[in-house]
Amino acid sequence: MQLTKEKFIRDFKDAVHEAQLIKVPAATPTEAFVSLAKVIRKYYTPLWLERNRKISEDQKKVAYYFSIEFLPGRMLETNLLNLGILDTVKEGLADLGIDFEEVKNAEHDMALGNGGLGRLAAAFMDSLATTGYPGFGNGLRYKYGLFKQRIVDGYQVELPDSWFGSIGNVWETRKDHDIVDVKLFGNVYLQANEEGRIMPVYENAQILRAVPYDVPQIGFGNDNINNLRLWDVEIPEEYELNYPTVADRRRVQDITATLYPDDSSYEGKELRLIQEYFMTSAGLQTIIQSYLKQNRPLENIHEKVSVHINDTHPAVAPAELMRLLVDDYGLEWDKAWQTTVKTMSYTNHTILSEALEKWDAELFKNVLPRVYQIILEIDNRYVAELAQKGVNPETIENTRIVKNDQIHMANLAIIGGHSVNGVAKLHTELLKDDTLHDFFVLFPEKFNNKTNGIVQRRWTQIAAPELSEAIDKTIGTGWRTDIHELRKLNELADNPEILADFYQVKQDAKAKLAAYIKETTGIDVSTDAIFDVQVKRLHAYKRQLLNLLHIIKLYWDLKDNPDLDMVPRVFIFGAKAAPGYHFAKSVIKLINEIANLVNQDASLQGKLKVVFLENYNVSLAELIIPAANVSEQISLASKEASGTSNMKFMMTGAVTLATLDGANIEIKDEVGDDNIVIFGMDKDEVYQHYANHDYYSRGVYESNPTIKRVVDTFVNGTIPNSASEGTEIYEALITHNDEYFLLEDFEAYVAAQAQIDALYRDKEKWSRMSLLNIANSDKFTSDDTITQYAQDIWQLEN
Ligand code: 26V
Repeated sequence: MQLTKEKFIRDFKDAVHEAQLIKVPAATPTEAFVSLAKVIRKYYTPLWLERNRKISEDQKKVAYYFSIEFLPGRMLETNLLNLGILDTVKEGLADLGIDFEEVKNAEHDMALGNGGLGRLAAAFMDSLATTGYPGFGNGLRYKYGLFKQRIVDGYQVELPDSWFGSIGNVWETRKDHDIVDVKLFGNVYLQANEEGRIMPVYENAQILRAVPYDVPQIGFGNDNINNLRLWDVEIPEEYELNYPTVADRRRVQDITATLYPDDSSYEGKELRLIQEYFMTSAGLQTIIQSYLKQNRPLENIHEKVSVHINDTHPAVAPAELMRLLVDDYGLEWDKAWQTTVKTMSYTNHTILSEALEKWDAELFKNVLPRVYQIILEIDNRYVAELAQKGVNPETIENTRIVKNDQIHMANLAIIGGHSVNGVAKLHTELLKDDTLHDFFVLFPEKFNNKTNGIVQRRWTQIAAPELSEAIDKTIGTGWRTDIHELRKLNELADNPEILADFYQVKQDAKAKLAAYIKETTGIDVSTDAIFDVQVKRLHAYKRQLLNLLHIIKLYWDLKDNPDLDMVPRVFIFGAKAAPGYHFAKSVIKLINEIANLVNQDASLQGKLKVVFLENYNVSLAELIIPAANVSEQISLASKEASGTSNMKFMMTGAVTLATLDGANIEIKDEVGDDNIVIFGMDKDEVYQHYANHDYYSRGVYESNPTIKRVVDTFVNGTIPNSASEGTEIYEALITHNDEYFLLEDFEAYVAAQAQIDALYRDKEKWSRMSLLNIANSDKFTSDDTITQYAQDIWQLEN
């Protein structure tokens, strides 16, 4: 959109005046932020209305991305950038004596997600708007996002993330006219109606009101605005007598109170099922209503609507759509089923079978009695159909939805949809060959890969403005609109001046992070050190502990030989552990205690520093990632479905130190073997161990003195204040046979780290590697990923 600085200044002054009854200079950063958001809303509202009008006028097919998590982080700067008015606004504010950074920091992260899955959903929203495809999000309006992490005495403490604060969500709009009701609990029996049709009769159902709040998703440079619809729950006035006490009301409000913070185990809690159903049912109901406005037959809804199931959380969708089509709109089962399958598609985000949701049939039936009946019907028909085709009974049993009194949600998503995709090449291969192999044999045509992506604009233009300017200087500004132009950097990677420029940009980003580290932890770190970063959720399979084992080795090496010739290293961690994940919390405690140990030991001469930054979130990632020299992507091969921070590090010039897992493999394919450091077992070697049962960690420990010394450090009193956590870790590694093969990969990891040390000494060589990483990172733009979803899975037009 067009905007002059003068007009902006007028609008902004008016907004501050109107909202706060004060003149601009008196506004606090929060007040300035709220007013600025109001001004921006005024700018985009006509565009938003126009977009909605156009989509319904053109009767375009729309994809709805159903996700229990969306993790956009802050929206202010992206909204401005995407509207094309970021510089104008910054200049206008500067003229008024307002620091844009302060205003920007007044916005609370919208953290309605745990990690990669939620961040990916938010990235897709941005990219859908940017590519112009009609793709809307559907999720929940949690009052509390992912917990705020504090570290106290080295331990993780969780605090509620009340992100609404006193100002609420400045971007959202409540849409009363799209309110729908959602039914839970009660009894359902079947009865013939006047026409002789068998219909469900609900008794004592709880009826809740689903209220949508829409958050605009602004496309980059195209004035195109899509919708992220987040549902809130309310008690319908007409039923308020059913909720006489505060406790009764709270139980309802709980449905949208908090995001489940657990991405480490599947729990099977009733409230979670209610959350999943609530957003799915509400979403599908409004979708049907808006489709019907086009006066088209419901049995063809797939022609205008796609519903995407992001992981299994909304996987009740095929059954709920069947319920709506058959019960509420009177479609024949077969016609309803045909259109349902064509409407639905599903993404799997993990091969870890313990993460695939399975609901106890009793619990499910109690909460959703009618949906339960429908799932049984789907399952019965599925089994009968396959049996008739002569499919062997074992395959049928492996793939059916209901078995052993459990409902297998992934199976429902696969059977009830036409597409199943993994999120990186290796991950999709593993789904086909292993996790979902039986399904692949039955329905090979459903399977496809969509390698994840990232919103390049957030990770370059917003998080790394100095890097962006350096790129502009080198290849012009075309890359800002067409990321593929980054490839032009490939030809310039031998130019020492350019390399020096990029080196300096990295140093500046490191200095910024160093200042933050000093301010928040008191630790002094030198920008001459290698900034070696591992930031992601804390999980055994991601192997933060392997990183720690190497740190302990370096510690002993330096204790043995204080003059050891090594490039100083700062190991930086950021990680939240699920509140109930004991082991993960022990790893956090140990990182912090080892940090205390090494940071205070003067004999190490500052060569080794360890920093744990608390409350890792999107905004902190924007500070940390551009400052990294080394990107730690060291999951056990086969376990990390894709990873997406690996792509962000690459794009901002870190060198990846990685196992051949997830998207690391595709990063390697892009940069070539010389510009990445790969180590450890590959997926086949890991699987061979599984097949042969030949791994014995105690054997490795006892036969390798270095490993023994490192592991013993956890239990011999070297690390203060962590006896019980140390024991827990020792036992995981030795007594419980080291489930994620840390000891097996240890030596290869140490060698790879030595290689990093050697490479970094040659400043020019390192800078060249760094630049080539940036140059070839365009492959991971989520604009391209979403284009593949739109074309291959959803058949959309932009
Ligand atoms: C993970 C696990 C792992 C341990 C066992 C239980 C359990 C339960 C849930 C989850 C989270 C699974 C969904 C998820 O967040 N997957 C992540 O999705 C990202 C986006 O596709 C991808 O980049 C990450 O590799 C993947 O872990």
